[in-house]
Amino acid sequence: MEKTFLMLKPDAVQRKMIGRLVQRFEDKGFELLGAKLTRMTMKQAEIHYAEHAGKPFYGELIDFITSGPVFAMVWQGEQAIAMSRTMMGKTNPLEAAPGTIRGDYATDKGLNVIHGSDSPESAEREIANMFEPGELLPSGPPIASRSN
Ligand code: RTP
Ligand code: MG
Repeated sequence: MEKTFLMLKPDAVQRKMIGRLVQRFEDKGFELLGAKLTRMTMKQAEIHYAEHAGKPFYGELIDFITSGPVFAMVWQGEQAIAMSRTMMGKTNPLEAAPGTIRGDYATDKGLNVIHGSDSPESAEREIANMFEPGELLPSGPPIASRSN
């Protein structure tokens, strides 16, 4: 069982896409461990995108991700990281296949609707950056089979 951090970016929240995007991950069989509508602080944005610091698009990226509320989520599932990135589609909208989230909803490399962790290490860091431990259900067996 793997955990991943998925985040609906300001363009998705502004376009009122939260419901239909959450639906895709529920339909796939992932389980939601926590979620919140929040605005990323500058500090959180810098931690979240630390790997891109210094790149030509970095300033634009930070401006965009802090420009409005995001919907931050933690999901669990078998191979949740790779599977959710497949569901998201490629970063470049020209390469994002129809049927994927970006393929269906994004035309811009920056305003691309959703973020998903790219490794277990990134997931840990990204989750800790946006959630207190008490805000999340513990990961583990399917929630339906738990006794509390
Ligand atoms: P994300 O981190 O947002 O989930 O996206 P990703 O893994 O598909 O792409 P990544 O390489 O991590 O890049 C992070 C975000 O930076 C913007 N970007 N712009 N202009 C460019 O060449 C360029 N490259 C990346 C995108 O908005 C991407 O989501
Ligand atoms: Mg990335």
